[in-house]
Amino acid sequence: MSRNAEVAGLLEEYADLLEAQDVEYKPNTYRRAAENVRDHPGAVEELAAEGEDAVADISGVGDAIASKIVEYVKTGSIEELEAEREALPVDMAELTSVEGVGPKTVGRLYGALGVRTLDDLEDAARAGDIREVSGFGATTEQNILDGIPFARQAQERELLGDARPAAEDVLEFLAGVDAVERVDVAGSLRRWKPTIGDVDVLAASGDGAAVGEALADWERVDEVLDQGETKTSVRVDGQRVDLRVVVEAEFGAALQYFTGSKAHNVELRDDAVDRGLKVNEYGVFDLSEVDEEDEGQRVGELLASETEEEVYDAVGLPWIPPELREHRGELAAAADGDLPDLVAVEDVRGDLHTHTEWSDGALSVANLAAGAAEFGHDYLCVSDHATGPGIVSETGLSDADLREQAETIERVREDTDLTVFHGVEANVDADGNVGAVSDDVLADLDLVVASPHSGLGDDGGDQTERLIRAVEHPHVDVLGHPSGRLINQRPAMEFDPRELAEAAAAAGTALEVNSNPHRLDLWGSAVQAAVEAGATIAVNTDAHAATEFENVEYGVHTARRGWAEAGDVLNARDAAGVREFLDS
Ligand code: DGT
Ligand code: CA
Ligand code: CA
Ligand code: ZN
Repeated sequence: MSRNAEVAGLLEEYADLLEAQDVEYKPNTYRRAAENVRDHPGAVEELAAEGEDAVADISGVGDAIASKIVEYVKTGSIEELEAEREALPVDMAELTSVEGVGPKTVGRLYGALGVRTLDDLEDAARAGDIREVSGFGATTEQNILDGIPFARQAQERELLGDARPAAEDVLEFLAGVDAVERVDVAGSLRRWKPTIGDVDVLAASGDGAAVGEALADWERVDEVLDQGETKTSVRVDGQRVDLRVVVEAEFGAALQYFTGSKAHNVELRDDAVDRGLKVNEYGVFDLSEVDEEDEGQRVGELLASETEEEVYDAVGLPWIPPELREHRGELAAAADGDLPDLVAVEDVRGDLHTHTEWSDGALSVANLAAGAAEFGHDYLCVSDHATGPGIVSETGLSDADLREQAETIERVREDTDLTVFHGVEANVDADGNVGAVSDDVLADLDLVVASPHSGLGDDGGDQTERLIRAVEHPHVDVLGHPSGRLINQRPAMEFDPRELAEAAAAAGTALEVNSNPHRLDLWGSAVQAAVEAGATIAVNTDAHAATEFENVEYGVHTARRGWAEAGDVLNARDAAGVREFLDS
């Protein structure tokens, strides 16, 4: 793993701080650079070690930005960023997490009212001070107030997509520590929950103190919150990491316990109690020969503790994949031998929702296709945005553009073994209409993704009907990111997943699991409802660059949280199978 995301985050913070002070152009230059650094396939710290010129080879990164990146990798800070942080001492990330509050608003409210934190913002809004600031009014003030609870909640949890790379780095580091015998992630991260409260890591070692000390001393650790023989907590890349150290003989029991979810564990333990067994983080114990007075955690006959398989086996169950451990019927299914054979990342054969430079993507059709082939896909659907609300007008395609794009795609097909489907991503409006492509163009396309991008408002009430209209549209093949949610930024629209799934199954329209870590839409329980209703799932990345194909793992694990098998997933079929679905 590289430090690209960490460096990109700093460039974005710098851009926000400049924008808040009304600096023009430069913020966008930094944001573009940040995006390219994040998507760059090589490790930015390795380029930085080679020097500024190597860093400046990343597209969009000029000399000034390259020198800041080298400065950061060498010294751990950027002088100019520190100066801006001093000039505007606000918690930018926290404040801009309120919907409708951007860096400019933050700059103005700091200047006028000294607002630095979410608490300050809430106090100022409640006191009616914000409406008095020039350029603000009572409506804006109310909107800010309305957005604060969601933002506060969002502050407490990190995106899986941010926590996972940090956790993988921690694992890699610990695996290299001498005293460590085994190491794995546990908690919500192992269950692939879309948001993470803290990263739980479990290590097996005979020398817990040495492992805790090694982690606390690691150069990537920003803060040590707690350090000890069995438990050490640190902060890495802004993520709180809880490390627990156990002896190797109890690793499986501890892994089972700390993977959770709590609700899964409670039911597992209750079922075991009925059979005279005790399950805890140290093992599974048979209590039948134990006296009432005997107390302690390790009483009775030890039946299992070394591996998770043995722990589940000791309570009479097959091993349950972590994604299923959410107390949604998995223990009953396991007991009945009905666990699903979950779809795997390797099952996915192609991507059915992607963007090129024809709309807001980074690459030409030919280059995106080359990237898909290199990634190992058999097929790709190019589905650039059609014009419509929620889409920047210059980037959306008209009917004429789509006809022209068809010719380009025809030429690309001549030079590649990859099957290239020509699609479009059309907007689903507030009434469920699919715009703004004419019916005959839609009919000529191989695949139509319809997705809500506008009118997602919290005041919309139940939007099941709207989504059902879209899936029933005769030309729509995939309902893209059905709820429109942006995790921690914009709530999901309200709808009934089961009703939607039944309509989708009847109409032969696939429901997307959008793999972008900001979306993960649909999510576990909604996918589960869809699978139960017999709907087809499409696990797409919505890639805007070839580096984003790898996000598919987030989508697949989300689909697994919804009990999806390969047979439920459209793009686990081969190209002919996909075509058959599209034609029927
Ligand atoms: P998070 O961190 O909020 O995203 O969610 P988790 O699931 O990672 O929860 P966390 O970090 O509080 O605890 C990790 C696991 O440890 C949790 O999934 C189950 C286990 N655990 C924690 N507290 C308890 C408890 O009181 N009872 C039981 N049975 N398990 C617990
Ligand atoms: Ca956790
Ligand atoms: Ca924890
Ligand atoms: Zn898209």
